[in-house]
Order: sequence, then structure tokens, then C-alpha cells
Amino acid sequence: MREITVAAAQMGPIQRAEGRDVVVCRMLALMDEAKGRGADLIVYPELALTTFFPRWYVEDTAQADAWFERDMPNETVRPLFDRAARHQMAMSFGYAELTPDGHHFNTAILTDGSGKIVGKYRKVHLPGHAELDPRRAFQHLEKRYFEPGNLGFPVWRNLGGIFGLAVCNDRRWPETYRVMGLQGVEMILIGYNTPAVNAEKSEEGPEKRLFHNRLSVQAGAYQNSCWVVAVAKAGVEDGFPLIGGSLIVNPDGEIVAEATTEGDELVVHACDLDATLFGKKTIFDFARHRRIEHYGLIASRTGAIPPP
Ligand code: CDT
Repeated sequence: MREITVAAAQMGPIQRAEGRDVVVCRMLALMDEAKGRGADLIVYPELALTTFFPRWYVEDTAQADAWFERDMPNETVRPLFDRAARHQMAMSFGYAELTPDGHHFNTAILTDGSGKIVGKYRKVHLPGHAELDPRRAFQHLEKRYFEPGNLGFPVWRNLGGIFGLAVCNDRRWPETYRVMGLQGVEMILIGYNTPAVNAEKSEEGPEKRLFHNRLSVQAGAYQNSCWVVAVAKAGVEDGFPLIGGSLIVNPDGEIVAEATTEGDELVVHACDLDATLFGKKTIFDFARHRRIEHYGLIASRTGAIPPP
């Protein structure tokens, strides 16, 4: 048994006018509660420090730099790193990263139990669009503010297991999980900000959005025999609703714990990393069963080309 207790720290909305200091206080409160519930690892959502700013169009993108972090850790988030070290708790959260040479990424980090960053991931699958789109009910301008991640899908040894990170839209893509699965990943941590309504299809509301969330995460976990922890920023941000539904899924693809609110809420579960072994040795023993000679298109063709 290699059991680690994981706290998925769902966060309620962060309004545009709210400062990072207020947000960090909320994150610290969640971390303290997680400690009380025996957590070894706390996982916060995508862009955990600010509102989901890609819903706002800014003509001069340099003005959007106010939403980005130039260093990690920095002064504002230092208390999170110090408290995590004091609690001997590993931590993951997402933030907008501005690199010293001017690149913009939608990033997530992972620390060990001493507050040291051991892993960094930059979101690969950026959804949405780059220019103002008046046909949409609201904007989703990730392609305007971020570049696609340039680090691939690495995994890291941490807490006695093998961990990977992904960010929001990445969870809808089987390639995300499989590339990490091929590196033996045992637990994947995913933060998300998912609008409760499809901006291009108003009849697609929260029920369907929550269904797609579960479907994607459960399939990824089962097909790669790993744990998946998916954590929302939820509730109504500046009038725009985001789904909750944070969940922890076991390597059989079953939901073992799920959020019940759209606010700050911990979803806690003791996860045995050894539970990944059976699937990895049997039905999803990749070395025995995969047939890579038939998968060439996956890595050589981007869009679908139907036959003539
Ligand atoms: N943040 C993020 O990636 N959200 C997307 C919304 C897609 S709709 C343009 C998601 O996959 O949930």
C-alpha cells in the first residue's frame, strides 16, 4: 500500500476587482483545513490566483500582463509555500506565467512536501480564440493571451509516486493522459475553469458540461490505470457562471469523491498508488498490447481528413 491523502481544493469565484492577497488567504484557509483532514497533497485550480481573465478582451495585450506572475514563488504567494512546508504538504496550483524573455503560458506547478517546486507544466491545448468574437455569448481568449506550452507532458517522482499535471481543456484530449501513461504516471492533477454554458451553443448548460467533465476524467483514469484529481474554480465570476464538480477518480475510472457546492470546498480521499498496478499489468499493459504500427496518424496529422 502506498497511500497518500489528497485534498482537491475547489475554489469559489474570484471577482476581477479582488486582489491576490485575498485569494491567498482563502487558499491558506483551505490548506489548514486540509492539514486537519490529514492531507499529504493539496491541489488548487487553473489560474488560481486571479479571476478567469481570458473572458475579458483587452486590445493591448501588454495591459493583460497585470494578471501574470513574473516569478514563482513571489512575494504574494510566499505564504502558501511557507505554510505548505510547515504542514509538510505537497501542493499544486495554476497561474498565468510571464517568463523573463516575455513568453506567456497558462502554467501549473507541483511542489514536494518541503515547499520546493519539483514540476512545472505549461498548458498545451489552449481553447477558444485570439480575436474579439461578437457572435459568442462571452469571450474565451486563451489563444490571445497564452502561447501553447513548450514542455510537453512530463511526469515527476514525488511523495513516493509518479505524478503528472494537466490544465483544464487538456483533460478532454486522450493524448494528454496517454503521453503521461507511457511514462508510468500514477496520479494526474488537473485544474479547470469551465464556463457553465457553451458560449457558442446556449442550450448546452451545466448538466451537460458536468457530464463531459466526468466523462473525460473517468476515461483518462481508466484507460491509463491512474488516479485523476480534477479541481474547479467554480461559481459566478463577474456575472459569468463556472461549473464546480471537482472530483477524484480511481484507476478503475470510478468517482470516489466529488464536490457538492460551487464555493471553496475540500474534496478529500486517501488514494493508494498501488491501486494503479493491476490495470497497468493486465488490460492496460501497454508493452504487451499497444500496436504502435497503427497509430502513426496520431502524431503526424492534426485535423481530420475524411476519405474523398
Ligand atoms: N479553461 C479552459 O480550458 N476552459 C475550457 C473551456 C472550453 S470552451 C472554449 C474547458 O475545456 O473547460
